[in-house]
Amino acid sequence: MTSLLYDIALAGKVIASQTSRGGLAEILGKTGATNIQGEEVMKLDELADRMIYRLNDHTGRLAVMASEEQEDILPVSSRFPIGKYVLLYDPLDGSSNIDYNVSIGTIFAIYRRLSQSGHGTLEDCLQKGRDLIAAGYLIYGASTMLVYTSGMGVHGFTLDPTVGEFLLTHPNIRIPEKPKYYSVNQGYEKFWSDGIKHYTRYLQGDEPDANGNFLKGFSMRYIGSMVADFHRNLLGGGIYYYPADSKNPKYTSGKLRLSYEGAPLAFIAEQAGGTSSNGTTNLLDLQPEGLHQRTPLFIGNRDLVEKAEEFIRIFDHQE
Ligand code: AFP
Repeated sequence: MTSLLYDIALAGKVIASQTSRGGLAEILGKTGATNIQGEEVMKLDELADRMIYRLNDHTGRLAVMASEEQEDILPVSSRFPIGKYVLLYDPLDGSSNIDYNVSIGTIFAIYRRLSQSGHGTLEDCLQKGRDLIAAGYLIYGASTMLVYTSGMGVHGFTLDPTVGEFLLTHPNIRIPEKPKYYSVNQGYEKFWSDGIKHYTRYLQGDEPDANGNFLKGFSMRYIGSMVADFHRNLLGGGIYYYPADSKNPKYTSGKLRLSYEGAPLAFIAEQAGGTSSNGTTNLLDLQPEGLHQRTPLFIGNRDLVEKAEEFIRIFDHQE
């Protein structure tokens, strides 16, 4: 496990070295291709995807991988030894921000394989977040950080570019009890359910909850790279949500993916004292039915996530 995390950290260093060179390395812009999510593939998306795969396919630690950028699972080639772990990843989250020099990130989720031997299977990849043995993200921002949990707290490391190593800077991260921020793409408000609209006004301090209590109202912060939005709220306190909406009739469950975006961040949030939900159920308790399944997502301070569930229950009549 430690070696696997080390390999992921190495991939992160290479991706960071590329992102920090930006326009100098001719790696900004689109490849011209569209991924299986129907999104345009950026050159850095492709580079990050390839980098993580190549640094992990031959080590003997993994049985199978799955990436946001690839439609099918990526079993380890028979040329290489097969290991006992499963790696799911979003190679470059927030890629629409790449060209604007805004923070982006990599998210990863690690499971123990379920299959007994041979190549890893789809079933190995479709495990509940509760079965995660480690999860984390790399954030490529003003500095590069690796934040991860293996079920014993959340720890943050900052890349020291002068020595090329991640050094422990944020041991045992806990979400502050007093939240500061709410983070959501409010441009989509007209596509939200009544529950989400009322909940958002509650967060703004404009509407009471079911007991008649008002909040003072939080600041709104939204970057549009979930890793960066999540990271800020993990350190500053608050809630990030991407609800289901009626913007695109194809995606009635919101935009974010359960297995390699929602579940790993949910594991981190829980380890830091927070929680997560899809509006009714903890994200960690959802059984994925497909590799690229989308989910509505609420993540951050426990009381704010529970309050979102309450508003949804009352206004959207969901049990
Ligand atoms: P990519 O991984 O395809 O870049 O998706 C980014 C993302 O899923 C998530 O990181 C952002 O928070 C979200 O999209 C922003 O999307 P909106 O523009 O719909 O707010």
